[in-house]
Amino acid sequence: MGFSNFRDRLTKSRQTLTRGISQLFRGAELDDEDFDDLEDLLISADIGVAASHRIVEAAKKEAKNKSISSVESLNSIIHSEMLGALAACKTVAEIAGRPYVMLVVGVNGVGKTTSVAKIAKYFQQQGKSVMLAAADTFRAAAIEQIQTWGQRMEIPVIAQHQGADAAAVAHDALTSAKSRNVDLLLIDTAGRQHTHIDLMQQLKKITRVLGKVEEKAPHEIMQVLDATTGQNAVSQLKHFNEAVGVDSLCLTKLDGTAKGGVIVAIAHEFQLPIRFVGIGESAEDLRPFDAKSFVDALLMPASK
Ligand SMILES: Nc1nc2c(ncn2[C@@H]2O[C@H](COP(=O)(O)OP(=O)(O)OP(=O)(O)O)[C@@H](O)[C@H]2O)c(=O)[nH]1
Ligand SMILES: [Mg+2]
Repeated sequence: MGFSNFRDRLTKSRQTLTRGISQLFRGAELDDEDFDDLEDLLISADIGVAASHRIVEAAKKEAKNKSISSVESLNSIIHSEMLGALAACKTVAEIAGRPYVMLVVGVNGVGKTTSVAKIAKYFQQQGKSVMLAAADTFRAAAIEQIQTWGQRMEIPVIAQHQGADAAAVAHDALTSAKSRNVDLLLIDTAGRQHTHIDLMQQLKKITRVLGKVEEKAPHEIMQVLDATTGQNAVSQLKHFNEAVGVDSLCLTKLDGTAKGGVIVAIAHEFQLPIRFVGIGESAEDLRPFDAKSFVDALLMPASK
């Protein structure tokens, strides 16, 4: 799937923005009221209050120098401000330190297990050896779900039984990954709300136990966020980051939502690397995050 397809999946988010932007041009050029409308539009597209304000301030400043009289010129200001916000979070650590351990966390149903499978496939296609750990021992059928993905992709899955200690599964998996010398161990975990103290403690225990097997493990704690939840995703990140420290992000379900702008809000507020975005339910529907492709897909009309 090329860029045009990525762009297609972001249609709803783009339509919200581009329709709103073109409607601002009632008069010949933008006035203060139009700028207020622009700010409302950006906020309603989940770009966040702070980032929206910043974009509008930049547009106002530009308008002082020379009037903004076309959709294209306004678009290019928004485009460059969004890229600026996203630039802060573009660095992504390499998968180095065999086995590199990624612990995948997040609230219920955001797409953790599916993303683990997609990410496994992505690195497998890069020629890396991958192993999965079924450390969601909490939800019924969670182990079968990841085992099914593993079988389909011919990737080993280390699992115990439902109700087993998740930290013990993680421990087993890392020991096994070390002995088999795999490049990447991806650990799937149970969905949890930050208010669930026991489950948050369990995450800390998993990281402690991993650290005993391998000093630097987990090398990366990746939080999966569901883009369709908009500003709720921002608060999920805040809570998990406070509780366990989040190193990177995977934003899922960008297909079919008008809330894709939330990525800009998250970048503006947290400056964390966004490693991947999910744009569908199948194993191929994952892209390494690329700020420019994303902003292009969010703002550019079809002819560009
Ligand atoms: N459209 C779309 N659906 C997705 C995407 N990622 C995941 N899903 C769907 O979201 C649902 C939940 O996905 P899971 O991977 O089971 O989510 P989870 O976070 O592991 O859920 P729990 O383990 O119950 O907390 C499934 O129906 C997935 O197919 C995506 O990028 N786009
Ligand atoms: Mg799951």
